Amino acid sequence: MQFRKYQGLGNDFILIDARRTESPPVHPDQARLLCDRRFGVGADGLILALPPEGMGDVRMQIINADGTEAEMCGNGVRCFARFLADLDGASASGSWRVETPAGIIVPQLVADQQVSVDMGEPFLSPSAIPTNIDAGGSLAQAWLEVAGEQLLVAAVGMGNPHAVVQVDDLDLIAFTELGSALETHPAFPARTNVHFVQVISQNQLRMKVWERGAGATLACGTGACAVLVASHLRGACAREADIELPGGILHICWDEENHLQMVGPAEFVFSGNWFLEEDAKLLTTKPIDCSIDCSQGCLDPDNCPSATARANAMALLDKFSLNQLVDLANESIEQRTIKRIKGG
Ligand code: ZDP
Repeated sequence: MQFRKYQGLGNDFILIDARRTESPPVHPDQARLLCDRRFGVGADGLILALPPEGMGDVRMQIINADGTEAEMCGNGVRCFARFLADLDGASASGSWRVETPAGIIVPQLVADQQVSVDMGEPFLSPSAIPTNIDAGGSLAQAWLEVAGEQLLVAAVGMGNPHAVVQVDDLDLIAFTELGSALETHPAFPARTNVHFVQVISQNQLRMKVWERGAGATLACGTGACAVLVASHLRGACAREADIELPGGILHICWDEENHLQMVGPAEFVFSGNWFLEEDAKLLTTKPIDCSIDCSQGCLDPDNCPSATARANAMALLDKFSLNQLVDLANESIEQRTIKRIKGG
């Protein structure tokens, strides 16, 4: 199974082209193994390109490193656009309508290896996020007990759920303990991505990411959008800001149409071939018998024994006249040998 690896601000993904296959080529267990950094390729998630089911050009399926499925992935959709452009070359448009469980998302290639993405509208109602924190005002937020601490937690949906906690100093928090405890807090029935944000200025935020199903990661596109929305609604920043993540900077703008616009990089890392059990089976099965196995069409055109035999016969026919061929057929092996030795 061919795969390519991409990263956006160090948030890394294995991408597989399954647009022309009938069923997805990987099972969640295989995704878990592929994403494992010691036993597999290593990635924060695995992304499949699938045939569209609706009005889009292509469908994107995201599987977290732990084998669970996510509805959306902001850094992933930028990598997805770069992946499609690399695969389709000159025929690629540079912009795609991507079907996701969070709706149609539209990434577009722009200058300097950057990808700009219309991430759609944020979800602010508790049931859509989903969270059981009740929205008193426009933002669902409440004090929750997390790993023994009281935290003011805001909830925002970008198709996938996000919890946003504002802190004074990112370097002083018990990040892993709080992140993992909040990921599975009962206030978030589908678990949640967790973000800690430090406000630097109206147009500049710093954040740290604990991803649902992946743990600490270097960046999160949907998370950066959720952080901007929560911080703006709290009055802590403008509608547009640079968001500094451990892996680098994302530019996020919450536009007048209520859509989040995200700009950030996406880069190819390497490609490879993963041998699944099915591939291994193919390698150990008996050689193809053309006359039986290929009755519906050649099974191995790059390595076809019958094509080689045909090519040899054609070469022989080209080399001799019809009379020579008749003579050849009439001569015995003994006569031919004598002739060859005598140099005739
Ligand atoms: O929602 C989830 O389960 C996330 N782990 C999906 C991935 C989100 C991501 N970090 C992003 O950039 O939006 C990749």
